[in-house]
Amino acid sequence: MWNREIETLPRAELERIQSERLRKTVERVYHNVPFYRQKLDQAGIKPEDIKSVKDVQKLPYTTKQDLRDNYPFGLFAAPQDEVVRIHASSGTTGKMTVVGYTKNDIATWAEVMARTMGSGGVTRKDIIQIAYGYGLFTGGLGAHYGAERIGASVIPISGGNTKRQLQIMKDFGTTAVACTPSYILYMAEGAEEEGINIKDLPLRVGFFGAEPWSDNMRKEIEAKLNIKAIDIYGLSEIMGPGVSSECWEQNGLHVWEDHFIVEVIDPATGEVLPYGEKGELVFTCITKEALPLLRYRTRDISILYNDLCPCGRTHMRMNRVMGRTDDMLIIRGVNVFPSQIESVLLDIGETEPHYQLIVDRDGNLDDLEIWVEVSERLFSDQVKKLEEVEGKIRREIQSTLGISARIKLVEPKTIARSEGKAKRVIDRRDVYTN
Ligand code: DLL
Repeated sequence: MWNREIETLPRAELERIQSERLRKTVERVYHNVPFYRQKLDQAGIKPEDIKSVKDVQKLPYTTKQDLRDNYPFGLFAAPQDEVVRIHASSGTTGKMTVVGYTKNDIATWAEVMARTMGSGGVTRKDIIQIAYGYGLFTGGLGAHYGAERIGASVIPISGGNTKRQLQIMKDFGTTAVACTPSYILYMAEGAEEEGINIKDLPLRVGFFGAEPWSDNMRKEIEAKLNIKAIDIYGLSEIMGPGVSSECWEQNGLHVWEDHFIVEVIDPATGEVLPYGEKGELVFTCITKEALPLLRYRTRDISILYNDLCPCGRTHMRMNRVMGRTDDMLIIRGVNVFPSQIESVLLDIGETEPHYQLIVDRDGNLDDLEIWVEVSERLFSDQVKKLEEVEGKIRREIQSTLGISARIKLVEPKTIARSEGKAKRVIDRRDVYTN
């Protein structure tokens, strides 16, 4: 563990720290951010009403729209001369979301990322290749500072240039890697082409996140590379990577609760849900100075578990993200998440972990087509064999998810590869609604 004392704090002590920090944060935003002062006044809440961590439930929610309405710096709670870093997420629609950090925020970020990498056993002896994008995206620099804080040897290669990634991995003896799950699969494929046996390299652990992935995808990565694949989670608005991370048990992600208060709510009603129930993740930053958001609605779907983890960490675990409220596909009335389809595809075992979902509308009916790659061998096999696999996938999707889909088996490397976040869904129905 990177910080044993904090990571194993008794719950009562952790909650005492949270209460204290929450109180200070509310005071800070009330006095420094006109948007929050107005919101709290409207709700009839004064900073002195916040006494314990439970009082978080009295606070109003913050949404992505609030950040957009206050673009670029309107929600900052620190003067500009204290802001030492700015990141932004492009988003697919609308304005960028802009986030800022003070010097202390950067130190906190390095601390939570050091814990994250410590969970995967990284020490000063490791050589870590950071293949998340460096730039406005928080992935590259976030991982960089955490690894540097541990004292590992950092290779700040950023995303892309797969051939060079592989050469460096081999020549420098990289032992840990950080990138999106889709990019590591792309690298594995590249290694095959280059005649590099990636399984034989010293690489032993990877920190994968920034996009949804299933447990089956994890198994695929672990088997293909002979490494341990750790799921790491975060979002720019709250910090970037480092909000939560799996430990060696790989059974849920510990939320670094001395910095973030986590809740799960019913996305339709806003009601707070008990542990064990599935809903939308909501985070409150309790140590951030530049952008301490209150009850930020992430749109990510998960479950919180408050039972003890065998690893000894006391920080609560969240389930791996199960989808987003805004990427849920409604196919003829049935709700499905792309990650559920991914799981079925990978379970079948005869397909490659590269797929794309194409949603369209046929008259009034939603139409789902699943493109999935199969191995060269299968593709050049008899048509009958391909039809068999196609039928098997169709039946499996129907029986596990309750939807019918058309399956299109495609040749290896037909589907575009990603060096960052993969685009799994092409929803052509928007054409009709916009
Ligand atoms: O993706 C921060 C990050 C960088 C996390 C590197 C992990 C590793 P944004 O670009 O703001 O920040 O996107 C945040 O990505 O709300 C989730 O929907 C999704 N996401 C992030 N991590 C995971 C994960 C970064 N482990 C959005 N599993 C979040 C599933 C994830 N989804």
